[in-house]
Amino acid sequence: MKIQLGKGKKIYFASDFHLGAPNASESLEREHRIIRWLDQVSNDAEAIFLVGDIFDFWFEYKRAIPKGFIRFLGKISQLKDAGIKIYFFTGNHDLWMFDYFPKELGIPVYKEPITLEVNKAKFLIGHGDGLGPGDNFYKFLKKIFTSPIAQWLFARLHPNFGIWLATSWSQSSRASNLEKNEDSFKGNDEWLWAYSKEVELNEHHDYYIFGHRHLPLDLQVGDTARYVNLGEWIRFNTYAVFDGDQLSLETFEK
Ligand SMILES: [Mn+2]
Repeated sequence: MKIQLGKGKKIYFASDFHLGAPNASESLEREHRIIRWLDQVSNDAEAIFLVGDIFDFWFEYKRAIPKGFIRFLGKISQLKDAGIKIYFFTGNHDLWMFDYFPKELGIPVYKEPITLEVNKAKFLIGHGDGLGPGDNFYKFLKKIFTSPIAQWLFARLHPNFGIWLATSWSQSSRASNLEKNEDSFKGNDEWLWAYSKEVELNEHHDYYIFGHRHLPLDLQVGDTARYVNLGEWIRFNTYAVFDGDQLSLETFEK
């Protein structure tokens, strides 16, 4: 993908809103905050990349979508209709996004990392789940979750039951991740950093942008590249912005 940035225009990146979690009232407060952020960035945004786990759970049935998030859906439709480019990525919590966003909102949904060229800068952008070494159990689960047969079978469950089942699963997996103390910087064990370094050996990118880690990070990859993790919006409210020259990791309503 190529974007030519006009003067004064910017590109924004955010991920891991986890809308729906941990409960309706906290999610609603976060949804309002995200909308304030979208309103603010819409002043100079050429494009907005929403890089996965935007919903804590999402499953599209052929003729139905989950209840909720209506303000958020309305806001991104409004910005899209006003001419701002919006790109969605699936994460490990919302990988069951199919044709609703492209058809209803005109917003493309990417399931794999993409390469983006902006003016002279080259980006690799993705949610980050299932990349790099290790995490074999998740990689195995992802094969099942993305299998068309498994998806077809899941869609046969009544939504009241299916959505309850999936939301309980999603909450327990988030709780167990918190227990594993994923909160602190793990140095050379930061596997998305390792993944970026490995890719960089074969193909240069100026910026590696990922979510998934839930920890805002801005790390050097070799001498001329950076790995930026977008953090999340439950505690950090972090996002990245590129002005055509500089990339920075910022905090909204610090
Ligand atoms: Mn996440």
